[in-house]
Order: sequence, then C-alpha cells, then structure tokens
Amino acid sequence: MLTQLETEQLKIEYLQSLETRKESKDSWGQDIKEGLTQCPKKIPSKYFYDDQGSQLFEKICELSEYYPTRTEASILRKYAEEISDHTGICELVELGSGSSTKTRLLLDAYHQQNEVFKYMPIDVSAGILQESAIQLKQDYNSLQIQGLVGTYEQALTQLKPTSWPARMIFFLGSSIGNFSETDYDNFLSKIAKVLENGDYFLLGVDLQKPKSILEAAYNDSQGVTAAFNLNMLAHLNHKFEGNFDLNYFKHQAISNEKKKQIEMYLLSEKDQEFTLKNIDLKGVLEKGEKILTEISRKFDVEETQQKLESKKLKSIKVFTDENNWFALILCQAVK
Ligand code: AVI
Repeated sequence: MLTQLETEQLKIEYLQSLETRKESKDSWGQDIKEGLTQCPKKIPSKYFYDDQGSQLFEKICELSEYYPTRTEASILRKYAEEISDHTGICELVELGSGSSTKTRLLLDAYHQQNEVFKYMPIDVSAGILQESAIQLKQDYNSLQIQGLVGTYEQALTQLKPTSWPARMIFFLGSSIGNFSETDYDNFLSKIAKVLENGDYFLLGVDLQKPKSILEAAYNDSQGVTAAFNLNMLAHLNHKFEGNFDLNYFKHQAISNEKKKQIEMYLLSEKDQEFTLKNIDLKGVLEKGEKILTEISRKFDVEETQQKLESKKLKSIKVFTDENNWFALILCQAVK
C-alpha cells in the first residue's frame, strides 16, 4: 500500500480524448481490412499485443536464443552511470515502458546521482503501466512518477515543457526496428520536434549480424516465437469475431539480408477462407500464401548516427557490448 504522500507523487493520465476515442471507433479494424485485402497480405504488428501476446513477449525476452533483451540490459548495467553523468539531473521519459524492468538499471543510476527525480513512463496498456508505476514508487521512495496512457504519437504531441533542467526521452529494446522506413523517419522528426535545445534522446538499436544468429533468435527451439506469432490470429478471432483456424498456419521467420531485416510471416498450410464478422471482411488464402506480421530491422551504427544527425539529434556517445550486437545511442538536440 502507498502512503498519502506517495500517492500524491504518482499520477497516471489518459491521453486519449473522447474525440480520438470516437474517431478510433469509426476507423476500428480499418488497418486489418487494408492489410488483408492487399497483396501480399499484412497484419499490423500492434495486434501481437493482447494479454496473452504480451505474456508471450515477456517469455521471448528470457529465451537463450533471443539475445537483444539481455544484451541491452548488460550495456545498461555497465553504462547507466555514465549516461546519467552525461545528462545530469533530468526528467526521464520512456516510450513503450511496458513492465519497466530494464529501466530500473537507469533509474538506479539517476537515484544515486540525485535523491529526487522524475520518471514519465508512456504505454498504451494502462494495466501494465499502473502496476509497474506502483511497484516503482514502492522501490524508489523519492521518485516522482507521471505515467501517460496512450500511443507514442499522442504522448509526443501532448508532452508539456519540463520544469527540470533537461529532459531525456528514451526508447529501448530496438522497438524502432519494427517501424517501416517512413514511420522511422516520421518518428525521429517528432522526437526532434518535442525536445528543446540540449535535451537528450537515448535509442536502443539491434545491430546487423550473421543470418544464423538472427534466424535462431526468431525461430526459437521452444516454439515461443511461433506461439507469439500465431496468437495474433487468436487475437483477431476474439476481437473481430473471426474464424482463423490456427491449426492450418505455420510460423516463419526469415532474414532478408538485402533489406537487413527479419521478416515474420504466417504461412497458410492449405487453401482456406476466413471471415472477420465484426468488420464485414471475408477473404481467401491459398496453400503456401504468406501473411507478413512483422519486420524487425537491424541497424548499422554509423548510418543510424547520420539519420539522427539529419534530424538535428547529435550523437554524443555510443554504448555497445563486446560482440557489437546491440547499441545504445545517446544524442542531444541541437536547435
Ligand atoms: C518488440 N520488438 C523489438 C521485438 C523484435 O525483436 O523485433 C518483437 C519480436 N518479434 C519476435 N520476437 C520478438
């Protein structure tokens, strides 16, 4: 239980206005309709993350083959203090905070540097955000927490100027790798726009590496990634009254070396029809036809630094692991 004072220092705000809620109701399932009527078919990766999908993702992060999470954590463990020395006291804003597990490594460093500090976790899932905020408040007594429930877009357009000496927005886990080239570009522009001169941006990116390591990470031996991928169809069945039969789909993850990305597909194992009743959608899939469910782009440090610089985000230090598998790029806004 939190005390009265602790409760005052923990606030959760909902960013979605009634208007946007109505709008999103009107366009409900539109992205699925578009994705499943185009050729080749696609389903947006946001549909991975119902409760079951989020739990499966947590399991993926613990797999021995899935190196990104533990590698990024090892970099944070080693360099969090150096990062906090670079930025000094600042307001910490995390995009897609989830359970904030890795974030604790950063919070520990800021806690050591300064008694009182502020953390703004932003996530679409109110449940996870609230749960982890309460836990954090219990563990870091002097921490001020202001959680925002909403999408990155909403958060980035609605962030108010900070009263702290500076702000650092951070985006970990190489989630940026799941964006298309255009979304990646737009996202960085929005980050640059919201930061004031001298503010910081810390970006976690998964680096390019041999196909064998990449494909093992997305085709794990226990089949957790396969379950995560297939669960997307169960989610659609539930949400849109669908009839996808999971027994006739197979998980596939391949490394596209030309595009420097992992591509995840659901492969139809027979000719079949599907219906999503709630959104009035009927379609057919041929045997062997693939639905693209995710891209996970793998980065090159120099190219990423150039991209950041093109947005006036000057890279000040790159932190990496001994294998050069993952990088955390710390940059500063120059206006
Ligand atoms: C969330 N994102 C960074 C993960 C990735 O590696 O692209 C999602 C994932 N898909 C399969 N395994 C993990």
